[in-house]
Amino acid sequence: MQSEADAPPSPDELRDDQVDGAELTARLAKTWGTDKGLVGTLSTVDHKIIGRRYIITAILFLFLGGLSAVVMRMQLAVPENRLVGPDLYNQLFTMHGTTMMFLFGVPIGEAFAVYLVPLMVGTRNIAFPRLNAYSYYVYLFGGLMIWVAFMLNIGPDVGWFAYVPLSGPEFSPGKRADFWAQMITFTEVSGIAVAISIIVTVFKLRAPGMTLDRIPLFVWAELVNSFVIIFALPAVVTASATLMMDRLVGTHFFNPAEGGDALLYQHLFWFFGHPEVYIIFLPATGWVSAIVVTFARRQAFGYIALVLSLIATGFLSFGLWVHHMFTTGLPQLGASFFTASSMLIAIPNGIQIFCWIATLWDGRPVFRAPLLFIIGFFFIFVAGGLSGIMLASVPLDTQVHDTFFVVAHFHYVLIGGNVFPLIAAVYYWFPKFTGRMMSERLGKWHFWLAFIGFNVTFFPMHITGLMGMPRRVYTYLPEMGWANLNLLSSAGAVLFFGSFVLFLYNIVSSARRGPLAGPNPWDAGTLEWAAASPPMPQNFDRIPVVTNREPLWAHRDSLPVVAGLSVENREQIVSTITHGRADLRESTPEPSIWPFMAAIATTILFVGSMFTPWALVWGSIPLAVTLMGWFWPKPSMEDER
Ligand code: HEM
Ligand SMILES: [Cu+2]
Repeated sequence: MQSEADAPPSPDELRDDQVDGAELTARLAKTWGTDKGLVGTLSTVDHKIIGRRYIITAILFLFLGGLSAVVMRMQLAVPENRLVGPDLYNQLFTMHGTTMMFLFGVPIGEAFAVYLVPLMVGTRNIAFPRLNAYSYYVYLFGGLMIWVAFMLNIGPDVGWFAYVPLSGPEFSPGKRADFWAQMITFTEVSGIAVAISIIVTVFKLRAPGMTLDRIPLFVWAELVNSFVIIFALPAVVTASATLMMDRLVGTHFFNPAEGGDALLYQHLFWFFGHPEVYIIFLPATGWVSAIVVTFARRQAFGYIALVLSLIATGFLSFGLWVHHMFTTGLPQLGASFFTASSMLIAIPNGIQIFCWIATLWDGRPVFRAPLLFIIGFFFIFVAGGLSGIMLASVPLDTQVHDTFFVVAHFHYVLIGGNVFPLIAAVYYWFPKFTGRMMSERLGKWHFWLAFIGFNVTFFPMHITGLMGMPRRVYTYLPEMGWANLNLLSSAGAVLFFGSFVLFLYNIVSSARRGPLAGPNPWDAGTLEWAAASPPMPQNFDRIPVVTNREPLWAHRDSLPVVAGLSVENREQIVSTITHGRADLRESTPEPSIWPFMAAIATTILFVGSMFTPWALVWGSIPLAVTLMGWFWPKPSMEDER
């Protein structure tokens, strides 16, 4: 098939219709490859290498967050325990919540997008690859900063939402709350930058023929998610930046004595904070859709309904934030509105669940490890949704606000809605990432251990919560009658954490010794399975042409492809937004050390500005230098000709 690209190929440049087979593969791999050695490693702009680092880093933060949770559960196992004192306990739940939400929850969804979206839309790299590299380093440095602070006993202790006045200058002197606030800035910058790369990749780099209704559901989920990120995160940047200004330079945004407003902080935070839970959930719906379709062996039931539900969820998620503030003394009418909107969002979520069940029902499901975790997700997430509907009613919420009932609820939705699908996604895409299969036998053991461990940990918390046990207390008296259920929760936490150790063992041992996978071990239909496992640096030797939603099911023998791209230059096809028609050819950036340098300069600026506002002035100089290096114009091939 002929390329529709309009620039006339230059005669002296080798194009992919002039070479074939192994030679084409090797030459493209050279053009798109990453240099060895430290500088090469730090300069890479390959979305797969960065995506893999992103995924591994986010999962390591999941472990750190989990570890801090296990210490909390050990402390709560028996009444009047003296394992950790109140100060350390405050830091533990803050580090746990903050790590889980900002260093695991948001990044893990974007990390999978960085790796998979370019492959799934049939292109060779993510849009703005250097920005993407920069984002990863900024995220890494922000996460390291807060954990180093915790190790040095200057970690935050104000909870994952750092309410004022507790986190303000009066009640939190010292640097603890600043570390929390500045870590937010790091993750915001990187989160938004990645979201932009993903949106542009989906809009402009799709393979020819991938019209809007042929975009894989996973890609739709990541697209909607990226928009939610772009609209939600600025609210929390505003919250954390103004908090730091109140603390550092004596502004009074949140100080009622000087005309500020403490509730303003809660509004800003939750205007981000509620969409945040969808930022954690939406990518998971993408994992679920991909896995359900593959293992049901049929196209998704209700593709259009699923896409529309995703978009509806994205919109509605911005209209619910006040349900986190029911006990702040809202006007009655306001509270009723947010009760109604909170219940409303159950509708698109319900539609998605029904579409997935219908797909499985009508398909020929194959119960391998990924599908087991998806079924676990159905049970746990729906249970969390039900307690969510309960909490949306103001009288009930007023009773159980800040009790362990709420802790139970949000772990059912977060772990059910994100961690179970994530585990499924790892089992599912591991062969693509590494070229090897994970052990199915360990996977089944892992599933039952995780499913039982999870429920034994978190189900009893509903009851302790209803019995009145508040969250964020480091211990309790034996007379309260909470001891047995807490011991049960703690035992469950050990089981649950054990399931992750088994998971890690499975990952490490399968990466070394697992059976070879081949390109498409699950017989899946989307384009990432057309690439080698693990994919070559160029992803595809020739860019596929998409005629169907599951191209690999429609063209079992050979995919139609376009030819005409350069073999010696990093050229990609840029396509039109709605029809995915090839529009032009464009070269994409080469590897560069400057994004890494810029991330270091950003880190110096951000960390410095926790101590003095002058860091913003002086810190911008090295940052400007690195940006100049980054954007320094290089004579492009076109100019040279
Ligand atoms: C090993 C698994 C986990 C265990 C045993 C666990 C346990 C706990 C416990 C006991 C608390 C309440 C502490 C207190 O209020 O006194 C808590 C809080 C929290 N957890 Fe988890 N958790 C786990 C995993 C997760 C995951 C995967 C997420 C998110 C994706 C998460 C998000 C949170 C948040 C946001 C808080 C609130 C922190 C705060 O009060 O500031 N947890 N967790
Ligand atoms: Cu909410």
